[in-house]
Amino acid sequence: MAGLKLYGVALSPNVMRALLCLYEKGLDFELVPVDLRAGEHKQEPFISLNPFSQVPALEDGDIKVFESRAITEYLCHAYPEKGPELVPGDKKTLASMLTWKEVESGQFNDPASKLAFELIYKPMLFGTMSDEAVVADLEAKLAKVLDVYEVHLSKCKYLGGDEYSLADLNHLPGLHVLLGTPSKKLIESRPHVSKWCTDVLARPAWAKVVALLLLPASQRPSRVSKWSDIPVASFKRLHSNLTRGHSRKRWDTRLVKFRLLKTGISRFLLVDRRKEVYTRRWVRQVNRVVELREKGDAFSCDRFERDAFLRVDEWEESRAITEYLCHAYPEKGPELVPSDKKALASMLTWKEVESSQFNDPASKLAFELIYKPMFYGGTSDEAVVADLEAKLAKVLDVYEVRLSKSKYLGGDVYSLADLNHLPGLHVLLGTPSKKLIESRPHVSKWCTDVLARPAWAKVVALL
Ligand SMILES: N[C@@H](CCC(=O)N[C@@H](CS)C(=O)NCC(=O)O)C(=O)O
Repeated sequence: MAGLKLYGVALSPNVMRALLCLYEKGLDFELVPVDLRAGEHKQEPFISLNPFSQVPALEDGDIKVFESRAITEYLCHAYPEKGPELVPGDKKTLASMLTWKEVESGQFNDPASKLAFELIYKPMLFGTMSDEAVVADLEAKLAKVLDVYEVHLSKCKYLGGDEYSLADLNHLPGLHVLLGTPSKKLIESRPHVSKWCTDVLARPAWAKVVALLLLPASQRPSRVSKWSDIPVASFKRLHSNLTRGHSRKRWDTRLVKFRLLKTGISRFLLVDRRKEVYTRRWVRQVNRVVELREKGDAFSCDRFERDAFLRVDEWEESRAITEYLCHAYPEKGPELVPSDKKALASMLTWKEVESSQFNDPASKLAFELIYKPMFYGGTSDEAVVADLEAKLAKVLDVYEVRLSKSKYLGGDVYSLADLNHLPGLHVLLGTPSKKLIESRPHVSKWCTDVLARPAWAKVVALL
């Protein structure tokens, strides 16, 4: 394990996540500083490690992984014998862990990281004041998420069950940063969330991450740069006098009935800003079920429905479900989660890229171009569409390079990383934004290939 190198700066919450996992596992590693201020992350050699130009990135010998959540998951699979068992072997506990790991990235992270941006990074790095209306809106969103956590944590000590797991670990940087802002009231006012928070933040591995942050700049394994010298404690002082108290933006909710399966399974979905995500996620789940059925498996939609522990109140974390099905039924269908360490690292990275880089602009475009006119009777906002298309174009530029070198995102073989993209690609191809795909030959070829899978045709037949 001598070759473990983590690239980034400890002050970045995403780097903290990777650092924490390295410390939990007790692995030896080198922290290689990347000077963001000087733009080192946008140049070689860093962009060869992460073409999206973001820290962290990990090198494990000749294996490269980026996306902090792919890094933590990779470390757990690559070094199962080290440290606590963060990925449970038991199927039921695994399902729960995967669900809550996905809840962190799919529900918690967005409002939490945007709050951190408004309340800490915006004033600190850009010298601009937090927008109170934006803060109030984000707090309302996070409060709804934490309400579900409160109920869940009243029933079990940790998110995945009785033991600390990767699902808890991935939350720590977000919790830590939130506790340094006035939004900490959202945590402190919920007794079970608060208890859990105190417990997980007391882990020795987390103390090591914090110690790294508080080291004098001269001793920190990072180049000296002004902003990284600000100790965490001063964040609190910086923001202690911020006031809020805005009327919460009313959630536009409507109930719409989707009858998606001929088997008669119907679903009421809460239609709000996330409705398009729900729809696509549901399609993605069905896709995987159909993929399993392709092999003549007795796996039925009834059984799928019975895997009720995969549900989190109104959330059905599709990416947790697809990952769970791959781990729970490895002998069924194609090998969507590679067993080879290098191929696994690549699959995990691109699976994470789907959820953290591709999904946001793609699902927002779907909302603007399809769901907004369809459900709200509104018209697409051209400026918003142009902005989202520009964002997605940047993401797809990286895909184009990647797919010029390998047939699929994870390598030579179709994997979970490709599968999770299918609903998003399908929806995009039904909008004028399909030009973003069609103008990139390798992306376009990959898209045609993956959408031609018989399992996908079965999903489409259900719609
Ligand atoms: N989804 C990525 C996000 C990484 C990220 O946003 N990193 C930030 C630092 S916290 C970064 O490198 N920002 C520089 C930039 O985007 O230019 C992950 O989890 O690793």
